[in-house]
Amino acid sequence: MTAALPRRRVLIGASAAVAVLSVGGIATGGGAPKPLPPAPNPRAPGVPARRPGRRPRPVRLLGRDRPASPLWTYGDDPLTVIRVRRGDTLEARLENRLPEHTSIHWHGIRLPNPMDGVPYMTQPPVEPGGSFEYRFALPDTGTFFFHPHCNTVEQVGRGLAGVLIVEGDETVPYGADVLCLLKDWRLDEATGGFLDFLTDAGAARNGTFGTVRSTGFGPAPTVRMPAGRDVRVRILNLDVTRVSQVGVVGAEAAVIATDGNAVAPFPLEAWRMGPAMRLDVVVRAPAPGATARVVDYFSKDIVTLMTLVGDGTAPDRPTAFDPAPLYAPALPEPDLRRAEILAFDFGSTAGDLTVAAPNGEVIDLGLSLCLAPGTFWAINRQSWPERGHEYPPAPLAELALGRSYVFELRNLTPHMHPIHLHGHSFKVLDSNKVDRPVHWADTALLTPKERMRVAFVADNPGSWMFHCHIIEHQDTGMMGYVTVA
Ligand SMILES: [Cu+2]
Repeated sequence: MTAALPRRRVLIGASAAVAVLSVGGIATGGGAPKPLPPAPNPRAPGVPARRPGRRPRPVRLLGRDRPASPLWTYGDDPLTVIRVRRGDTLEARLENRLPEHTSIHWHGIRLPNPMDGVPYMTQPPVEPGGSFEYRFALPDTGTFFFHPHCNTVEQVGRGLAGVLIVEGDETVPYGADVLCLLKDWRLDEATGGFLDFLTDAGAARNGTFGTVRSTGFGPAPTVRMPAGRDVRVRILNLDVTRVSQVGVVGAEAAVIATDGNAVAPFPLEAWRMGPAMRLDVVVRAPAPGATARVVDYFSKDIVTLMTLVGDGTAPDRPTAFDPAPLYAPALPEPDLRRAEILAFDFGSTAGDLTVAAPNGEVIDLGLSLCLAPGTFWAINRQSWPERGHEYPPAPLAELALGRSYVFELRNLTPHMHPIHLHGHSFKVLDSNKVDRPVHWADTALLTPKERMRVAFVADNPGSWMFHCHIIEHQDTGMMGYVTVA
């Protein structure tokens, strides 16, 4: 490929939680997020060749003295973390050393459609031994991640997921900046090997849960924090199934970003995070030697996800906890008065596993390339019949480029569905069930029977996937796409 811009190697890779000092910025007071300053001159970080699955990487997820598990990874480290700045151009070369085809979807990034990483839809699948060059500018700051988009339940289940942080949103310096990456694993306790990633019983209900929870691909870590300082914790739910309800015990905490997008800071009581959702939180680090915990309340017993320990000496004059907002996301504001309203029903199928192709052929969804042998879910009564690009299904909607839309997302089921739209971020407006502040997101959690309104400007041309991010629901039919032209 040709690279007109200078390349720069970036440091990638970290296991467990990383704690690094964040860079300083322009101090502001509290209140609503202010507009972003212009991006610095673009540069092109060249990401060293990713070599997923060159051989499974043994990682001791079960414990130090227990058998290792054979992970598929994006590099030599179990977890790849890429840190770049807004305005940078990301270059990443995917070399597929897996026994099956793959691709990389850059979740939440507003990038050109051919870079979106959906096999058959936006690019050919990268076959074993093949490669693909991703190259795109990063228009937004925030906490993002990347993952495959076919046989996802197994590929992510085996470890293929990485973190992409786009810096430049901070208006004040934080005492630390740590990742709190949540992911479960389906492991055989005796051998460390993987259990079935998808079960019919799970796929038809809330998904098949992992047997081992992890934070940063390891046991819940204890992280030392500068005592009494405000620190940034980036929480990512990268599990394929589990919905967590996160909170902080033992310290003051406020939400400053949802799915990477700044929000006017509000106190974190408990925030429900479906798979793929991210939450940036500012925590006032505990006094020297004292501890605070990031926890999941959505469990029989409260689960500790990360422990923060105050380190060093506390500031002489502690200030009241009043986190400054991040810079506001540079997203187009939807025109709600003129927006077209479209309804999407998220429901289950009546067991019909066949669809008619345009040429009259009847396709068995169970034989499709990216679906499990069974289809349980649908959007607007349509299941995804992916069977190569010869038979694309009809889009769920055809959107006009530049027009504002309100999507009314209606959950007809008694299960939760985190709904993700590619290529755009949307504003979560309101709901008939859950009281949330208005915020920007790329993935919205529909609770049972909930109706939620989200709005956005369809400003990115292409065919964009629109699907549930409980991957077993996605893999068994709750997936479709919209076109923007
Ligand atoms: Cu779902």
